[in-house]
Amino acid sequence: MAERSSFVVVANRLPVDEVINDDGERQWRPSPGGLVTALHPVLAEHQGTWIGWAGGDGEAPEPFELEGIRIHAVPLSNDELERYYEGQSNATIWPLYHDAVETPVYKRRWRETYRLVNQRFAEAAAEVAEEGATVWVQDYQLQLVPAMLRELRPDLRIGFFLHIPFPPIELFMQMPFRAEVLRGLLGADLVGFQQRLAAQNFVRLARHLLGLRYEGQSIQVDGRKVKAGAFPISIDTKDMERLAADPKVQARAKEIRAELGDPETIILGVDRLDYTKGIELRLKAFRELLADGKLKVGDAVMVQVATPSRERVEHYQTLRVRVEREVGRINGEFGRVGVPAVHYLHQSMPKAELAALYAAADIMMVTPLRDGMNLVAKEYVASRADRGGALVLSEFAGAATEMRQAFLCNPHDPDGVKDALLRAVGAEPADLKRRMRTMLRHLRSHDVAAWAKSFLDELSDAADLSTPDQP
Ligand code: ADQ
Repeated sequence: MAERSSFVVVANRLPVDEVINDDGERQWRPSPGGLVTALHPVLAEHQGTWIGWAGGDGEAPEPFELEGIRIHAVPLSNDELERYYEGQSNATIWPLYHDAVETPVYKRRWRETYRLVNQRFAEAAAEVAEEGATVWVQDYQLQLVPAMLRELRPDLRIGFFLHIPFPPIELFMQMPFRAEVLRGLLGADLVGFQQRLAAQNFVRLARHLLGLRYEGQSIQVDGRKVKAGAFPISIDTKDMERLAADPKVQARAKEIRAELGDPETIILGVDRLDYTKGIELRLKAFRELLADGKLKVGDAVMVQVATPSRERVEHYQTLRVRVEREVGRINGEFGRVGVPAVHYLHQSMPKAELAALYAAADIMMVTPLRDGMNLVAKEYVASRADRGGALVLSEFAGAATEMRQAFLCNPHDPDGVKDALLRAVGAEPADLKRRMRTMLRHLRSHDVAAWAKSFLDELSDAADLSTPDQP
């Protein structure tokens, strides 16, 4: 039997990567990420457990400890991965929750597997959580877990955080097992969102779909209170600042500028290759500015890093074709021998190389059609030790609520995107510095550790309120 913990995180993915050593043995090394950085102190202090999938479709490893965190793997077969993860999570829920910018696909057997896998995660949490423990469930892949877990273990304090947007009622109502998903989330004591609007959508949906009463952000469910709230996620600001200021990273940034031919303006995009991120519209804006003669190849160059993502899902395969066709078109029409207009990198890279790219870029374009938060925007601001650079940011990214000093644009309006980009290109250095300084000040006080603390403090209050008759 697994050891029990007073603090448990449940997420689709474990914060570890598999490595095979020279003797052919399977080993695990930590995989750094914002969430694990933020939660590491809490997990280490409470001998906490992280429950998740270890990657791969082989046998799940036995529970083990890594850097003070107990790792508890949940197995997934290849079929389950296809239906629960690629299907229901990434071809149904992901597009639906992002304004249906691609058409969501609904399949009965995907839903059934989603339910089965969510039950497996809930059982794992019920097994490792000690009496009265706090369990924090993460994201859209696991929306049924809170209610399933409460059914198994009513003694637990359960929090849920959604990293992506929560859609308005009209869209949510499309989903075939909509009431089950909503009831799943309502199993938590606190349901956290990136945005206040998302929390409002959720509370209104509870009344619309299940006829539940609410007061402010607090919903009455079966004699319990479920609180909804906004907790905008962030980055490890200090760590990002430190990395970007590292002399090796700074030297690499200079080298990148030189390799690009020391142009006046480097325009950068860094995204998972996802149709929500607005990569195509950004390329199109750049192409039109070249065609209009407002930007000139050689003076301006664009670098687009597109991390491979969800490559077995059809929406993503067609997106890759469209993006690569557009890159080819721009370079074909406007490039010269040895001087392409767009540098396109379909690859993952070390954080230090990303930091060097951020430090080298004059303009960072973050233009999602819809995004829960967008950490790239925040990483860019933290990377500019010189307070130079400009951020062009979509109003539809959660980050836009906090980063009002960015050059904001509506990604659905191509002229608006072009205009924001040109305003950023032509801005005075003093103006840029003022904007960057204000945004950085905000990120320093609102980092990912502050995010985790505010959620967990609120969860502790919400759980006390929701069970008033407990001794
Ligand atoms: P994502 O959609 O994955 O996250 P985002 O917030 O931008 O998007 O985070 C991407 C992360 O991946 C960043 O930390 C970035 O540095 C890293 N990254 C990007 N390209 C990379 C590359 N080529 N190599 C290495 N690293 C790369 C979801 C939601 C977001 C929300 C986050 C966190 O969609 O809206 O901000 O969760 O809640």
